[in-house]
Order: sequence, then C-alpha cells, then structure tokens
Amino acid sequence: MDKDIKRNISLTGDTQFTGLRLKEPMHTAAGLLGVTEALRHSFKEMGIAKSMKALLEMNQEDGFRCPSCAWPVPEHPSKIAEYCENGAKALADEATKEQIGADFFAQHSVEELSQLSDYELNKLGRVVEPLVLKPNSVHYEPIAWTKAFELISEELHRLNDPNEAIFYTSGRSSNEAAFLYGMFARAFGTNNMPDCSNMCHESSGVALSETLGIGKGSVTLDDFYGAEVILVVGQNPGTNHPRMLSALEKCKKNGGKIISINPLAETGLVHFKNPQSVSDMLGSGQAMADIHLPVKINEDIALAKLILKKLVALDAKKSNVLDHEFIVDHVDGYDALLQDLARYHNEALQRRTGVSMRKIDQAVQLLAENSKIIVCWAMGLTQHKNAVQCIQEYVNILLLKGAIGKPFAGTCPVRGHSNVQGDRSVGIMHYVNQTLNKKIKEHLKFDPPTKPGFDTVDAIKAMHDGHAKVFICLGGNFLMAASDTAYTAKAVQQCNLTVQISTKLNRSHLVTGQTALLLPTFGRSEKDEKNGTLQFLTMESSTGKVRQSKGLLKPASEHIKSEPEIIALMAHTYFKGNHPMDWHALGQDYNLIRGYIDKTVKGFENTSKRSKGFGYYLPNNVRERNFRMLPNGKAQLTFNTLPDHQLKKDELLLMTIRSHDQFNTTIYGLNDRYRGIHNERRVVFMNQEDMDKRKLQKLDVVNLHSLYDGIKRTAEQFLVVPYDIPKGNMAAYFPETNMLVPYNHFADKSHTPISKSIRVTVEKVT
Ligand SMILES: Nc1nc2c(c(=O)[nH]1)N[C@H]1C(S)=C(S)[C@@H](COP(=O)(O)OP(=O)(O)OC[C@H]3O[C@@H](n4cnc5c(=O)[nH]c(N)nc54)[C@H](O)[C@@H]3O)O[C@H]1N2
Ligand SMILES: Nc1nc2c(c(=O)[nH]1)N[C@H]1C(S)=C(S)[C@@H](COP(=O)(O)OP(=O)(O)OC[C@H]3O[C@@H](n4cnc5c(=O)[nH]c(N)nc54)[C@H](O)[C@@H]3O)O[C@H]1N2
Ligand SMILES: [Mo]
Repeated sequence: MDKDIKRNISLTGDTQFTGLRLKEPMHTAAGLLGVTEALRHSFKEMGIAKSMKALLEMNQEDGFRCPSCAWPVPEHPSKIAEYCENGAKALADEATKEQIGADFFAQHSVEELSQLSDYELNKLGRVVEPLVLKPNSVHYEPIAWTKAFELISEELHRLNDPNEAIFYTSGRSSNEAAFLYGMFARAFGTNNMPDCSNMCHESSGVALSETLGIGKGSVTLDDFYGAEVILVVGQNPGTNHPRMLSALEKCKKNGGKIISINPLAETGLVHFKNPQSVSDMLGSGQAMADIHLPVKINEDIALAKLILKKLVALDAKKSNVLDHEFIVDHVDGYDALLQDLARYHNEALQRRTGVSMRKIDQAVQLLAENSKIIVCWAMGLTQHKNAVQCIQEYVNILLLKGAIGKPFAGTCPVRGHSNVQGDRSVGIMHYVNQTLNKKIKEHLKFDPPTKPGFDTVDAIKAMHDGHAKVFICLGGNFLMAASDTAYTAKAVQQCNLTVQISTKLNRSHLVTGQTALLLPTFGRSEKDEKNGTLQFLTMESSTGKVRQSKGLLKPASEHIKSEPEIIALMAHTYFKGNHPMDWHALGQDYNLIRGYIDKTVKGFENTSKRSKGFGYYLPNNVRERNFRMLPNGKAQLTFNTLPDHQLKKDELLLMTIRSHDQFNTTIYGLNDRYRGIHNERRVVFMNQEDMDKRKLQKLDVVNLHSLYDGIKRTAEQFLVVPYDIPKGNMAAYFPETNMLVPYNHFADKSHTPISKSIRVTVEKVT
C-alpha cells in the first residue's frame, strides 16, 4: 500500500468563538426546567410521537436502558419520568431524524468535514450505510457489508503478529456485544483491549481491588436511601448523573446528610428540584449538600488525612468514633496507619486543602457521630497522577468507620458510560484473567493468549511507534477522548486500517489509518429483530445489577447492523468456519451468546431469564465482608503521600470537565447553563485573584500552554470567565483542552491520563 498519502485533516475543526453570553450560575438543578429542556430537545430531534413513545419506555421494566450514564434504576421506577434531562438528550441524539449516507460523503471530503467543530459533526446525524475510505482518497464511498468484513479479514491475516491489532471498546456497548468482541480478540490471539474505562474509572478498579478485593463499588441503590452520611467527591451529578439526585434526596428525606467535596459548588449539589414530586416543582426545591468543602484540585489526600487524624483524635477521647470491632476482625494495618498519620500536622494539611478548619470540623463531626457512610466519586478523583492513592485515602476513612460491607454504607465509584462496568465484567480487559482463561479453554474450546495486552496509553504509543497496524473500535471517539490529540492523531494515522463501529459521525472517522471503515450500527433504543424473533441485550449498572434492554424504535436504516451481528460476521469471515465457535449463529441469536457468558463469566448464570424485570445483582465479596483474597485475609489500609506538582511560579492547575450540554466528546449544544455559560465552549474558568495577578480581564482571549518534559503543548482561543474556583486552579471543557494532556503522564498503577490536574500557563492574546 502507498504510505505517502497525507490527508490534510484539522484536529480541532472550527475554533471561532460562537458568541458567549454570561449569566449568573444557577442554584437549582433539574426541576421543571430540566424536563422541559429535555422534551424540547427530543421533540426537535425526533418528532413528538416518536419522542413520547421512546421516553415512556426508557428505564421501564420491559423497555430499554438509558444510553446516557450508568446510574441504576429503582425497583419501582416512576411511570412518568424515570429519565433525566441528559438521558432524554442522549436518546434524542441517537434517535435523530438527520441521516448521512454515501451521497453526503461523495459531496464532502474528510478534509472538508474536519473543518467543522465536534458540535457540527455530531449534528449531521446518523450514519446509515457502511462506508470505506480508500488509500489516497479523501472521500468515503459505499462498500457492501461482505466486502467490508473481507477487507478486515485480509488486513488481520496480513499482520506478522496478532499483537499488531488493537480492539478498543467504548462503554455504550452491551454485555453480549462486548463478550463477543473480547472473545474474538482473544481467539484472534491478542489481549490488546484498551477501553474507555482506562481513561475513566480504571483508577477506582485498581484502588478498590488492592484494598477491598473487588474493583467495583459495594453499595446497592437501596443503601443510598438509609445512609446517614453520603460524601460526593469529585463528581458533578447534577449534570452527569442527574437521576442520582433523586437518591440523594431520598436519603435526606430519611434524615441523611450530604457532604460535597469539590473545588466547584456544582449546581445539583446546592439546590435540587425533583421533577417527580409535585410539591418540589412548585416550591423552591431542596438544599442538597449540607456541607460543601471547596477543596483545591488534587488536595483530597490532604483533606482525607486531616479528617482521619481528627477522627482518630476524637476516638481517643470518647468511644465508638471508630469501629474497633470491625478493625480488629477485618482490617489490616491499623497501628501502622496511626503512626503514619502522626507524621502530619493539622494546620499544614488544612492550608493545602484551601478549606476552612471550621467547615472541615463540621464534616468530621458528622462522620464521628454516624457510621452508615457512603463515599461516591467520579473523575475528580480518578484522573490525577496519584488517583489510586486519592481513592484509597477515602477508603481508609470507610474502613476505620466500619462503613464497609453492611447496609447503607460502602463505596460507590459512579460509573460513566451506561455499560462500561458490564463490558469489563464480560471480558473487555487488557490484562490476563486466569480464571476467565480457564473457562474459555473449557467452554469456548480455544486457547486464549496469555500475554497482557495494551491499555489505552500503551495502544497509542504502539501505534505511534509503528508496532500496531490495525485498530478496531467498538464505539467511542478514541481520537478526541484520548489525551495529547496531536500525538494520538499521528498514532492512528500510522495504521494500515482503522475500523469504527459507530452510530454518528465524529472526528475519529476523519483522522484515520490508510484505509478506514465506518460501520454503522444500531442505537440502544432501536428494535433488533433477527429471523422474526425480537432480540434483547443486557447491561450492568454502576451498582452491579444486570438487566435487560429492549429497543422499540424502527432502526435508522435497513442497511445498518447490530453490534453483535457486526462482530459475529467479522469473526465468521476471519475464521472462515474454521473455529470451534459458530460465530455466524451467535450474531443471529443473542440467547446463544448469553449461554456462553453464563458458562464463562463468574456470577452470570441463567442471564437470559434472571435479567428480566429488574434484573439481578452480581456477587460482591465486600457486601459479605469477605476479604479472603487479600493479605492476611483482611481489607487493607494504605499509606498515601501528599502530591508535589512542582508548579512553577506562573503555573496553575487545570481540570478538564464536562459542560451540561455534552456526553463526553458528543456535543449536544453550546450551553452550560448551570454554570451560567451560554452559546460558547471555548471558555476558561479562573479565580479573580489569579486573573488580577496576570492582568487579565473578564472575556480576555487567552491561549493555554502546558510544558512537560521540555515539550510545549498549546490550546488556542479561550475566553476568560471569572468564577468561584479555588486560587491556583482553573477549569475548561474536555475535549477542547485534551491536546494539553501529555500522553506519557498518567496515574501510577492505573495509567489514567492526568486530565484533572494539568500544569498550565495562561498567555493573553493581544
Ligand atoms: N450528561 C452527561 N452525563 C455523563 C457524561 C457526560 O459527558 N454528560 N459522561 C459520563 C462519563 S463517561 C463519566 S466518567 C461521568 C463523569 O462524571 P463526572 O466525574 O461528574 O464528570 P466531570 O465533568 O469530569 O466532573 C468532575 C468533577 O470533579 C471535580 N473535580 C475536579 N478535580 C477535582 C479534585 O481534585 N478533587 C475533587 N474533590 N473534585 C475535583 C470537578 O469540579 C467536577 O465537578 O459522567 C457520565 N455521565
Ligand atoms: N481531557 C479529558 N479527557 C477525557 C475525559 C475527561 O474528563 N477529560 N474523560 C474520559 C472518560 S471518563 C471517558 S469514558 C472517555 C470517553 O471516550 P469514548 O467512549 O471513546 O467517547 P464518547 O465521546 O463517549 O464516544 C462517542 C461516540 O460513540 C459512538 N456511539 C454512540 N452510541 C453508540 C452505540 O450505541 N454503539 C456504538 N458502536 N457507537 C456509539 C458515536 O459515534 C459517538 O460519536 O473520554 C475520556 N477523556
Ligand atoms: Mo467515563
């Protein structure tokens, strides 16, 4: 193949300002405005009849799971609105009437399309037929499905080593599709299975496996309702998990208290109106967080240590502050932890946090007096160099309080993508799981590879250095989600073939290998019938519950295929019938896939039946206080050190966050109304004092630079917005700022990029 072709593709698209209007940040989340906003969005994208039909089925017993976040659905969902504004937006986005096919791509080259912003690309609509971008061409053209699978098969057969292929997964898939995909990668011969979770909750998985013996959270939804204290750390539920607010509200109604630990006073945590409650809708809503600790970016270890020290000191004065019985029976490392804590000084810790001692004492008081405690967290903890340690420091608090493995208490890493947890459960992983491998040999009758594969960071490097040649993606937008956009683009462009199984157009379809395939697939809300039988899929929520999902809308086109069918045909074409698994049949009847899942994956038994209705919980050792798999058979306390960012005088720490109008790299709109931002994404939130020091005024235009290992990276064109954010900290939206995140700086042990604490300087553009 000719290696010389260089398509002229823009990595940013249009960066012109869109016309910022600033308002005051809002104090009330959800409520009537939330649902009206949701419906307005759905009606515009999908039409009224289709919207109502679909919304009424979303998250209902026999309906489909919301394609947005992974928050669990209650046993008795509301019949009118078991969805939130952002769930409705996600549905409207996938069920849109807009479509693009071969004619569109004949008219518009990938070079031309790359000039559009991510927002404009997504608005173009659903991709409705399989397309190929040939070497030396800048136009996608139609390709028959059979030809597409043959092309993939040829490229895979041509590789010198199976480890030259990479199989990426985004978390919107189903257990069935993810299982088939993971097993195809293994049957092909590689564990190169990076997934979006590497950029997301991988740090939680590592932190929890080491300390509690399972890489998942331990609480159920019902635990929220009876908790006495819930800590919401580094998470913005009002935007990213709106249905979680109902659970927090129920906890408060039952007398529980909420503590928010976050550099920003995020709207859903300050005030909240429940759209399902008439009295709330008419009144002013609830004050959600009882205490807000505005911790500086990445100073959670200092804060948690100070809390631990204060709890230990109180425990010395009066009994029952710590749960000594639990500690003696189940916890390893108590004396050593106490010795370690003694090395730190309260005032020094407090200064680092930036939070007043008075507020910290209020939080300590609540934690001292109660023991049914849940800690929830998301990206504010997982995306730092010391992310694993940050999480483990909060686990220390739970362990000393005995708030583990009993009702109304425990860990809750709040997952992002709707099935990211299920994907991992059924086999999407870059490491080797011996138990799973044994089962694969026994039931799938092939020998899985025993060498660990690439995670996201390693995959980018391998492609960049020419060690990987075929890159297949089950959903997602790898280019824009990964860090270091320019480096990642170069990596992907080194490949011979890139394959995207997608619903909608994104920049990963434009920045491609020599040859690229765009294989259009069903969205979650679409009806999947095979040979006259209605198929269903299953997903696992953030709390480890497996449930069915049945789409009901007519698929966007008769030329698109479901994810399981695409994967099955890819494998069938590759093996040409020469494999112990009947791949073709698996793509036609998902009960057959579930049959295999039941046999090979721990905890999944009789899934086709048990996943009906409200589904079933997977086993969880923490819920049973079983720590046999850990050293000394006990849960592990950890000693975590304070970070040293070695900030230069003019550097600030930048966190890259989500606006209210996006789902990761999918941009629904240009507003972030809770934070008072309208019609613009290119903004940077700064503390007024940091602005004054740099002689910056509101709405000044700035460029942001990061400097790591002597390499300067720049994100251009941002408007300065003064905001209530701790001194020394800044925030801007992801993915516009991903080019600032160096590919080789990531969390110890988990490799999650440092997207929440990037050292950055601000340059005023004159
Ligand atoms: N509508 C919508 N829903 C989504 C998504 C979406 O994009 N849109 N994305 C989904 C996905 S994949 C995920 S992973 C989740 C993400 O959900 P979140 O983690 O809530 O998303 P982020 O916007 O990254 O917000 C991080 C929060 O952490 C805070 N934070 C940042 N740094 C620190 C720190 O050092 N310490 C503390 N204590 N807090 C900090 C920020 O102020 C912010 O409130 O949401 C999921 N749900
Ligand atoms: N700087 C910075 N970077 C980050 C983050 C951050 O906070 N800051 N967050 C990280 C996190 S938490 C995550 S999870 C990753 C997200 O990384 P990804 O999961 O790779 O990205 P998404 O934006 O969720 O993927 C969107 C695309 O998925 C496709 N899609 C949508 N629905 C379906 C479906 O049902 N099936 C298929 N096959 N395709 C579908 C559409 O084509 C859409 O354009 O980004 C990470 N990157
Ligand atoms: Mo995520």
